[in-house]
Amino acid sequence: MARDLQKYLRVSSTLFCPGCGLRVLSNLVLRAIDELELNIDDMLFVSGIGCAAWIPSPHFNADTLHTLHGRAVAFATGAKMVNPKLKVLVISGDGDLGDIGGNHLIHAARRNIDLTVICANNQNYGMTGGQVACTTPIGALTATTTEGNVYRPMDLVRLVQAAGATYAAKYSVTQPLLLTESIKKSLGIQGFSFIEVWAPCHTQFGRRNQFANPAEMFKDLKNSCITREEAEGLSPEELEGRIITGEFCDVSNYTD
Ligand SMILES: Cc1ncc(C[n+]2csc(CCOP(=O)(O)OP(=O)(O)O)c2C)c(N)n1
Ligand SMILES: [Mg+2]
Repeated sequence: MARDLQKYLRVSSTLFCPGCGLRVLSNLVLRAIDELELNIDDMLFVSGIGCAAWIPSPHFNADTLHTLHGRAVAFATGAKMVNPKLKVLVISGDGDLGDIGGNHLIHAARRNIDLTVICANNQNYGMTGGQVACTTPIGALTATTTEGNVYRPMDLVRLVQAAGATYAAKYSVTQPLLLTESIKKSLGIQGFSFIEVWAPCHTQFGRRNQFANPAEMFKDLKNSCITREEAEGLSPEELEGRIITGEFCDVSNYTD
């Protein structure tokens, strides 16, 4: 964590595994808040259960709600209802927001609740031993898909977009500048904004899927991610295995 961001932390070190992508995401969230010069005391950070849910709590020196598994969005909605002046930022995992909390996510997007939701997608349930999640790619090995996952992964960005989100984007921690800009933008948007962030989990997912170390995972993710603009004009064969990133929906200035 860069020196200038220490003031936002209540701990001197993190509990994340060495090489965990959540370390980078923590840094970029604080960087975005710092660059926007937001007063962190006007913010509320809400998370559920899982490794990603630990990003704000216990790390951030701010008001945090560390809630029940899958219920972060429901708690955040309640807090926003009671105090509409709060800037409410949900940070949680793919399992927490997409699996057990999937219905809350859909309906908060449908209601266009004024929340920013950052979903750390590490393609599995990292904290509980690396079980399959709704985001696990077909064929991937996890603790519960020892012969390879047979189900299609869920595209959470398209899901919230279809439900009615104002803003939906997908980036990876290997795209720090684009991701920071997206976080900054989402914090300024009125309505439901959602960012799916790909963040490697070597300890549970990478080691089961033939990545020798976290650095290899980061390199692979960096090479796999392309922007929507770069993807334009590429053939289906060239897009094979690529993660297309960018803003997929932004109706924040939409008037009818
Ligand atoms: C009601 C309930 N069911 C199951 C669990 C066990 N559990 C804790 S975290 C978790 C999955 C978290 O996955 P994700 O949100 O992807 O977080 P990660 O650790 O991968 O960042 C599960 C199943 C729980 N705590 N509560
Ligand atoms: Mg996860």
